[in-house]
Amino acid sequence: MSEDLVGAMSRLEEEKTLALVREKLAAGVTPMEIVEECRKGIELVGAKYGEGVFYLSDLIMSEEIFRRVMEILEPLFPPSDSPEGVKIIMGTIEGDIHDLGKQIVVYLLRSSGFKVYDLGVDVSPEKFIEAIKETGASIIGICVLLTYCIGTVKKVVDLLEETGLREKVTVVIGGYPVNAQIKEYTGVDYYSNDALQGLEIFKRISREKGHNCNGES
Ligand code: B12
Repeated sequence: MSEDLVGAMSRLEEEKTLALVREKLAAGVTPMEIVEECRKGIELVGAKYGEGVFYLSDLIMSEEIFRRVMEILEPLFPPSDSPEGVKIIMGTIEGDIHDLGKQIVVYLLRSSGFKVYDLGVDVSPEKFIEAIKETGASIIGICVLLTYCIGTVKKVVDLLEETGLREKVTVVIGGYPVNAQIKEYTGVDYYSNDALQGLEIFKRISREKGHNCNGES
């Protein structure tokens, strides 16, 4: 991992960040390694915001730079032509609008042959359940970054129990704060704060549900 890209991102140096991304791609660095460096950089922005050194406007700036990085990288995650792929419902939990990480997971899943129904951000527990009923999917991926929204993730699991769907549906959570304790508290099945590891989890779930591992039914 190079300090230059992490540092440029963390200092909100837009042009330098984009130039380094292009340079690294040309040098053969993988898109996911580049994403990981930018993620580390933006995490430092978050830390400076937490310390009161950076302001909300800086968080917004970091979003803008990250989006521009993803504009360069997105074509490298081509969606696979698999309309019959294993279905996954994805969304950021109600109250939370962070979605940069979720988008990366969605790109990875789609390019691995999964059929992703992306419900967007600020998604209520009821909407997740409706989507399960409408699409017949049996896997939910939830993104959560705000700690005060973790209780709402638990509501998704509670609602699955109440509607008799819990046995059938596997729930995976992801995002910067998730850990084993949050998994236990919310009652979800899996957690990951790494997109590639998340992809492996979704593949494993698909295999357990009797589908082949590249996301096809
Ligand atoms: C960028 C950013 C924003 C942007 C979001 C833009 C967007 N469209 O996403 C904006 C400016 C809008 C924003 C707003 C706010 N933010 Co903000 N934000 C961040 C920041 C700096 C980076 C988040 C990010 O995108 N990281 C990069 C991505 C790639 O990483 P990631 O999300 O972790 O995703 C990776 C993995 O987790 C995984 N993954 C992600 N989702 C999923 C899902 C599944 C299913 C799986 C398997 C894996 C997975 O894959 C990704 C790639 O590996 C974080 C700092 C941090 N440490 O995270 C603060 C942070 C999350 N924000 C914070 C806060 C407080 C806010 C605000 C409340 C600020 C305010 N006063 O208004 C608002 C809340 C708005 C809302 N209602 O949601 C706090 C949260 C603190 C807390 N304990 O809850 C943080 C931690 C900053 C801090 N240190 O204080 N923010």
